Amino acid sequence: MALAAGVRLFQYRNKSGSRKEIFSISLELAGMVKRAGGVFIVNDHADIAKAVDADGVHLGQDDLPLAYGRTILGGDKLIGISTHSVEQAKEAEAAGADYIGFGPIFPTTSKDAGPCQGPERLRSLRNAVTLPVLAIGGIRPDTIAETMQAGADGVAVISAVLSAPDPDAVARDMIDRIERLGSAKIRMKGEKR
Ligand code: 3NM
Repeated sequence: MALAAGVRLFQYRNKSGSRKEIFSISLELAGMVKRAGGVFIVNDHADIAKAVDADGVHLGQDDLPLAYGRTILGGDKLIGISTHSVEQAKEAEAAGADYIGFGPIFPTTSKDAGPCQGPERLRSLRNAVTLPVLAIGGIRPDTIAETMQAGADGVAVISAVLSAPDPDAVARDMIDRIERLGSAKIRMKGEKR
């Protein structure tokens, strides 16, 4: 539904499944997303990202260090890093990340992600790094404009889309709101459009 709505960047995040399950779902999603011209990223598991030929892996502060992810995946794949401060963002940039996640911008119940950063910290971070910044945490139709205006290159969303009765309509609405702001859409290496 999200692909049909126009979403083109997907991360598969499964914190409780077995690695076998994460592998087989990632394999299916990688094919589906890539056939549609999108970008598919596996959360946490660089080896699974490699095995399913995903476009990249997303790593948290407590995951495998970026350099080891690079050894597994090679230079052509994306490595994204979750960050919660300017220092972490600069460190990720210096270590060769392709993009960073920054959050939580607003309150979220999807993860115990620490104190809210708010749009102001996002703005400071935006000015401190040149990498693409994807804002995360409490991003919904009514918070997307101030997030993009604070300098995000894109947004990562869980509950606003996944718990909506009509996920495709919400996803379309959020894409429309970004487009109405006239923001340049983020392009990740590997994205075909
Ligand atoms: N990471 P929702 S916040 C997975 O701040 C995740 O790094 C965060 O979910 C971070 O869109 C978060 O439902 C949860 O608020 C985002």
